[in-house]
Amino acid sequence: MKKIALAVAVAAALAGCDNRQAEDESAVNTSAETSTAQAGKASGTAAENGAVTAEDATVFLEEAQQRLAKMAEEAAHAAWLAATYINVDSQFTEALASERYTALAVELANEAARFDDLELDAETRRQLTMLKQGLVLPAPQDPELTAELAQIGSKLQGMYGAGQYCSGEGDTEKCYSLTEMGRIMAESRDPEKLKELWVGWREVSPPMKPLYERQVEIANAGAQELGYDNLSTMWRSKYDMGPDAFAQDMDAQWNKVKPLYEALHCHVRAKLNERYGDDVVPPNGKIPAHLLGNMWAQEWGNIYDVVKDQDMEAPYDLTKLVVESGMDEKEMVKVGEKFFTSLGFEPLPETFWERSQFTKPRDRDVVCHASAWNVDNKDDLRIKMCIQKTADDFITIHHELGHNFYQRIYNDQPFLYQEGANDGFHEAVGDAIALSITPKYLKQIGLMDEVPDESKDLGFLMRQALDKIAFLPFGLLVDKWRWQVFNGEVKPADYNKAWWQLREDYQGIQAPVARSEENFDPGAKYHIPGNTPYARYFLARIQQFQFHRALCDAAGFEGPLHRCSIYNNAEAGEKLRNMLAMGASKPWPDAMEALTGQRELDAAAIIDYFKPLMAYLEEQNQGRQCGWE
Ligand code: X8Z
Ligand code: ZN
Repeated sequence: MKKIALAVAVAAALAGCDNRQAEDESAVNTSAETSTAQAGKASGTAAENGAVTAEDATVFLEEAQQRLAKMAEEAAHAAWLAATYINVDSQFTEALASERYTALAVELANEAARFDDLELDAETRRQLTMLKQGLVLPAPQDPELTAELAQIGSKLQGMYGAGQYCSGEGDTEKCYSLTEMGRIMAESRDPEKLKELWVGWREVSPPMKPLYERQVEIANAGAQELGYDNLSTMWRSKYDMGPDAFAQDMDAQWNKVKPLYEALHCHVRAKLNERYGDDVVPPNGKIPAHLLGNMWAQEWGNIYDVVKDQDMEAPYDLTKLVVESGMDEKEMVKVGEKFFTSLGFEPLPETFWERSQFTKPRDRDVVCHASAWNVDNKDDLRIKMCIQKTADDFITIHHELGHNFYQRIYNDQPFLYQEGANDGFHEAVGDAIALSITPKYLKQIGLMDEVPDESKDLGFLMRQALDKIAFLPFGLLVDKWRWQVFNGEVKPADYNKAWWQLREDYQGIQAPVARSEENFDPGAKYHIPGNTPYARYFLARIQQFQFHRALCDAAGFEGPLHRCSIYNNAEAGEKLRNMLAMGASKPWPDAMEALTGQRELDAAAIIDYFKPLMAYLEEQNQGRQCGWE
């Protein structure tokens, strides 16, 4: 999450991942697109009447950014409190701050329309567009609805954060936090236990459904007031291209990586079938969602032990290395910071260490979902995690620090440009760095004694693919579901059905028990109650491999990409820092070009990275019937 934002629509949005990013990414619309977006606006603007000038626009933007920055800081403090201390008062305070922020952002977005028909330089036009697209959840210009929207957001976030699952009664009652359940989902191989927790956690979300429905209704009305057809169009209008072109680009990238996913799915299903038998894992159907090592079956790296061949020993077990090193949670973060400073980034400020939440407090409810914050639009940077000494969290630390170092390095940009080049960029930075966590790097920093020989590479790639490739369809479908919900294609009576339709079609997985509209399974995934857009994570999976390839080139690395680490490399560091410092000041293809020389998304980077694994999977899958109906 990052700085609170321009876009902070509701308190809940404030506490999401990289929130501000979520919110005010914007597009330089072509004039055709601008007029579509503005369809429905009253005709006869002030500009036509000759009432406003380009200078008015500049003055307006200057003032608007000052007001937003101030309000964003207030809202960020309140959101931090509500995320790290869930109670009725923090939620009240957060909702109020969020309401005020949304009201201001909506007021300014509407005011920006005054300049719609004025001829302006590209810079001013870009900022006005960004201003209009800032909010994740826009409210209509109605104080009661604005307040209601903010309160719903706060409540949903609190319900998710305070969620737990309890089983047994009286003395034998045992309550699990989501963090604890996540650990068991990763480590247990007992299908009954896994199923119990899978079902149990999903008790958190049915009460969210009426709130979510209402939230969609209000935010859709807000988007329409701003001239969009609905919130789906608004969310998809933030990528320097038209909303439909964006959806098509996502599908096009997915189609390129799909053969890799299908090959992995086929192999993993065969291994799970061997392990659990036909009764638990049908040899040809969809994979039951509780067996993949993750509460949402979104990343599968935790079942590496089930998937690997006897002769495919992992080069190392990162969880074990972290535990055996004796590092505590804060020291894990220090290791992450050191990677960034080795690339020439300034060390994190002292306040980062004082104000961050590294571990789960014992005495209160908090939102444990990892996030990175920029509270004052300057250098009050923080992460909020409930760190476990695991490989997953070691990687997530790098992910979150990627947000923080990005926020820090563009803090001289005008407020509206204090964003990622697009929201996928923000998610990709830390992940790209984490691709440099290779065995050689782990030896360099003393976490590992010997670098395994190259015969172990396949094991390393398999472990990576279980996280990176398995995630792709999930990354795509979460917002496919939301887009359909926002545009009315999916009605509340079909929320859960539509969710499972996508899960089955794209991921080839299925719920381990029957689901109905009594359930609201999307709500059991943080980003739905947290209102963090999700397409960004799909983009980031593609982009991070482009970044990694470009940084390895800059470092002069020769050899297979999975063996490259840019740790300590000044050239790669400079290249990365220069791109990040642009913030959102230019359309994202410019930033992409500055780093990679390419102006487009290019799935070839991720496909190349996994080429040796793909060859292995194809061989393994020979004679197997792959796919699912
Ligand atoms: O939410 C996150 C980050 C914070 S921005 C921890 N991620 C997505 C998720 O957990 O669902 C990172 C990967 C995808
Ligand atoms: Zn993130």
